[in-house]
Amino acid sequence: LGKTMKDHLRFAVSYWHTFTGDGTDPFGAGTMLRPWDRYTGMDLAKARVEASFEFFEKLGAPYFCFHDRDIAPEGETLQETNKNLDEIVAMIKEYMKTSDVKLLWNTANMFTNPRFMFGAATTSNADVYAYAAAQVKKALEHAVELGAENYVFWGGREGYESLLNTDVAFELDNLARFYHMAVDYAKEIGFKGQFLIEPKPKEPTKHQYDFDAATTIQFLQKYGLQDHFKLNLEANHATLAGHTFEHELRIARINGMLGSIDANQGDLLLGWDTDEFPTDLYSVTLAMYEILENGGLAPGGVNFDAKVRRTSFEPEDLFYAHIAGMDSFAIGLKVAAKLIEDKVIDNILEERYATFKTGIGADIVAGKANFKTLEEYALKNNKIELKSGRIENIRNILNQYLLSVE
Ligand code: GLO
Ligand code: NI
Ligand code: NI
Ligand code: NI
Repeated sequence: LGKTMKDHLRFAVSYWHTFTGDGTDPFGAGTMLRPWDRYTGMDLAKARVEASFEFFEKLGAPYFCFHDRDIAPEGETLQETNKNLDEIVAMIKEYMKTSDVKLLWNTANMFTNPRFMFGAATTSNADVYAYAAAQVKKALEHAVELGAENYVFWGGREGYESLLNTDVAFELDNLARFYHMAVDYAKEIGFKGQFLIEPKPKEPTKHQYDFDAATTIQFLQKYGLQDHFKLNLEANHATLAGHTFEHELRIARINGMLGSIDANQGDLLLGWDTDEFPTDLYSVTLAMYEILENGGLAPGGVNFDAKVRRTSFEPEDLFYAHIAGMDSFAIGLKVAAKLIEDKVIDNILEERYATFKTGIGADIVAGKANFKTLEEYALKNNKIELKSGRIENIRNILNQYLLSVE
């Protein structure tokens, strides 16, 4: 594999779930009262920065990620909001000087404020579009300032509720124009990080434009953006789209678009983004298999886009949860590496596609076949032999590997 465990497990702490989350759900108020919650406004923002760096260091996390609105409160005007933000970014920059923690990515929150009720880059209102552009411009400047290794676009409310009042073609064109402007501005200010789009099929809108990996790749290719973006894939978003996490990783990987992951897991019985810490070893192992086959994720990483349950309200639960996620990924990495080393999947594939290695199969792969030669062959060949897929056996092999990991 040629890389150490640390190179593959570039863990990041998400600022929003860890330092601004309080366990609020649609049916109840927050359950978590953190030490920093005795402050308000800019004092709260500063107390959070201080606490966050203590947390990163105690946990030994190499990276963190944040939205602009996680770290600093909005003001009355855009000027005031930006002033708050600049001040906190300067403070974070100071802390980063004496700490080993680095910024995996930052992003702009263009979904919480009511002005974004109809979307940001796909809004029906040009004033909102301009506001969103100003917000991303600022965020890109901060990405440069803090040495972010990536920059993420998650289309918070980029989607629609009804086709009856939505010009989908126009909104997608506008979204592409927005991304092109971001690419141009990043170039202008010398941002060297990787741009990432995070697909999600629904929630908060009924239908999100960046539905899944395949849809997002098609969009990027249609608008000539494919060389400037990769994907940030989230496990829970994959399952919301009716896919497994490893399916999304595979689709991105074979298209050269696998950039980074938001590590979490959903709940099979709940139809929304529950953002649980990832502890399903089966899923994590198959995810790490895709990541290893991708040659790793760098400059991307493994961001815990996950929150402790509202019943786990003690501050130390934040540590237990992150450690559980890290341990799961470490196990997944070890098992996936062993599967690759032992050529388990390679051997299965080799056997499964054997008929394409010789004769007519080899002709097909070499591009030497056509419908006439294939028909000729099929007419002569009256015995088709199929081999069993042995799915249960293959799953059991994976179980044996999981059970024997040290
Ligand atoms: C929401 C997303 C969200 C993004 C983050 C980046 O479902 O997962 O948490 O990862 O906001 O914008
Ligand atoms: Ni996410
Ligand atoms: Ni999510
Ligand atoms: Ni999330």
